[in-house]
Amino acid sequence: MGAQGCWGLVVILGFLLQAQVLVSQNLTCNFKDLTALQYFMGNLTMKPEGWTMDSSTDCCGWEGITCEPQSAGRVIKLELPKKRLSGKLSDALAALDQLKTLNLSHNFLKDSLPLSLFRMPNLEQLDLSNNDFSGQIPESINLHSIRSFDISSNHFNGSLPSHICVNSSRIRFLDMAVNYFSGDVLSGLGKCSFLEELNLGTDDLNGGVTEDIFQLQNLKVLGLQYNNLGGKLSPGIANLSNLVRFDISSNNFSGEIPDVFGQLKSFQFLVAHSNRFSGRIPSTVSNSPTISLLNLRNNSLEGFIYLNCSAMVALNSLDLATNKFTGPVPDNLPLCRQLRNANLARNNFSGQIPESFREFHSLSYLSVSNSSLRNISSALQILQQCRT
Ligand SMILES: *[C@@H]1O[C@H](CO)[C@@H](O)[C@H](O)[C@H]1NC(C)=O
Ligand SMILES: *[C@@H]1O[C@H](CO)[C@@H](O)[C@H](O)[C@H]1NC(C)=O
Ligand SMILES: *[C@@H]1O[C@H](CO)[C@@H](O)[C@H](O)[C@H]1NC(C)=O
Ligand SMILES: *[C@@H]1O[C@H](CO)[C@@H](O)[C@H](O)[C@H]1NC(C)=O
Ligand SMILES: *[C@@H]1O[C@H](CO)[C@@H](O)[C@H](O)[C@H]1NC(C)=O
Ligand SMILES: *[C@@H]1O[C@H](CO)[C@@H](O)[C@H](O)[C@H]1NC(C)=O
Ligand SMILES: *[C@@H]1O[C@H](CO)[C@@H](O)[C@H](O)[C@H]1NC(C)=O
Ligand SMILES: *[C@@H]1O[C@H](CO)[C@@H](O)[C@H](O)[C@H]1NC(C)=O
Ligand SMILES: *[C@@H]1O[C@H](CO)[C@@H](O)[C@H](O)[C@H]1NC(C)=O
Ligand SMILES: *[C@@H]1O[C@H](CO)[C@@H](O)[C@H](O)[C@H]1NC(C)=O
Ligand SMILES: *[C@@H]1O[C@H](CO)[C@@H](O)[C@H](O)[C@H]1NC(C)=O
Ligand SMILES: CC(=O)N[C@H]1CO[C@H](CO)[C@@H](O)[C@@H]1O
Repeated sequence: MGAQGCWGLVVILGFLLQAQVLVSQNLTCNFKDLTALQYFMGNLTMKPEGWTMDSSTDCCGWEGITCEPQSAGRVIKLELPKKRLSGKLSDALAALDQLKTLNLSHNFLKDSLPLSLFRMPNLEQLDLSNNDFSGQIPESINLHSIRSFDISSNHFNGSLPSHICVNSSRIRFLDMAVNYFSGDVLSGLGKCSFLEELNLGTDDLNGGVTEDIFQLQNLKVLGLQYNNLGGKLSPGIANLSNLVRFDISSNNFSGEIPDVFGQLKSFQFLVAHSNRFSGRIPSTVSNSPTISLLNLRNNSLEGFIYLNCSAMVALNSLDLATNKFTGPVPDNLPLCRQLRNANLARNNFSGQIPESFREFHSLSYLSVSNSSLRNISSALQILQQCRT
């Protein structure tokens, strides 16, 4: 009897020891984090595959979860993009206070975001893009570690949260495009001094581009397309010395295009179609060695076209269609060695397709339709020979 009891104790002790060893070898998720994830799961209409309400489970092994090996099973990543998740985002998620990455993009999540989501001290990457979230972004945003903030392609409305960098100043990537943000914008964004990419396309923004933006010395990409921004474009853009891509297409900008883009050392893509710009192509643009795409289609630009192909060594795609350009079709275009696509349609040129276009070896697309050109048979003959 006594001996039997002793054996029993040894067996139990051995079992406990073994369990202890297993625990220390494996990452077992923190209980607080497990509870938060279970609330998160409970607010979805269908649970992610492999997730369970069982409280003895190790959430560090669940699909989409990454735990920090050094910090006792704390969850640092929750990544469930493209999993057909639907339902709401639970307030409880904020209890994951070690979370660095939250990626729930490309799902069907809806309703407004919990306020607590905007107070996660360690969050570095937030990607909620391509869902059905709605409502407004709160006044107070405290994401001290955030670097990438993507809420694009949802149904958010109200005024653009241009105050976002007041307490969350380290953002590099900010994408709030394809929502219903409205208002006279951009002022406030000057605080985002680390910002490299800002996408605000396809919102309901109006007003102008305020001077605030020109403080963003690190900005490489600025996308403001498909809004209702207008007024003149300020030469303050010259301040954005690292700018690579600038897209303001389909807005209501007017006046002349400021002559600054050619001064920006890395500038490549100028997309400004479908505005009301007038005047000429700025001379630093037509002498730029870095611009590869120039799309000024559907404005009211005028005068002769002169592009300095000795300088424009990177120009690959040119769209000047639907403007009021006059004079001859520029006969030096074949000297732009990289030029593959050229659309000059719907202008008011005089004369005919230049003979030099016979030597247009790089070209793969050219349109000069409805441009008041004469001598179609000669044009056809010339263009027949322009490809080797
Ligand atoms: C949904 O989340 C809330 C916290 O925001 C929590 O109180 C509630 O229990 C969750 N629902 C379920 C069914 O888990
Ligand atoms: C989120 O996941 C999607 C799909 O895998 C990916 O394309 C995207 O880059 C991720 N977001 C971040 C911030 O890493
Ligand atoms: C910045 O943080 C303070 C203190 O938490 C808060 O009161 C304020 O609303 C925050 N401001 C913004 C613009 O988020
Ligand atoms: C935001 O959208 C909701 C629902 O469509 C609407 O009730 C609300 O008035 C909108 N708010 C603003 C500021 O546009
Ligand atoms: C341009 O940048 C300088 C700093 O390089 C800054 O002092 C100035 O305010 C900026 N101009 C505008 C219009 O933002
Ligand atoms: C475009 O701007 C002009 C003023 O420059 C204004 O009269 C017009 O209503 C604006 N168009 C739209 C569609 O807002
Ligand atoms: C041309 O631009 C105007 C605005 O200036 C816009 O209303 C119109 O839809 C654009 N047309 C095309 C074909 O893009
Ligand atoms: C064209 O560009 C070349 C090379 O940058 C330059 O030397 C020349 O002066 C330019 N010509 C004109 C007319 O601007
Ligand atoms: C085209 O240019 C001719 C002169 O070259 C001018 O008479 C005519 O009015 C212009 N047409 C348009 C639509 O601007
Ligand atoms: C050709 O241009 C004239 C005016 O320049 C315009 O009235 C006409 O609609 C244009 N046709 C096409 C097919 O674009
Ligand atoms: C058409 O072009 C050819 C070759 O450039 C030229 O010989 C001919 O005179 C032109 N015809 C007209 C009507 O301009
Ligand atoms: C859930 C889990 O990761 N279990 C592992 C715990 O550690 C042992 C030994 O290293 C593995 O065999 C288990 O797969």
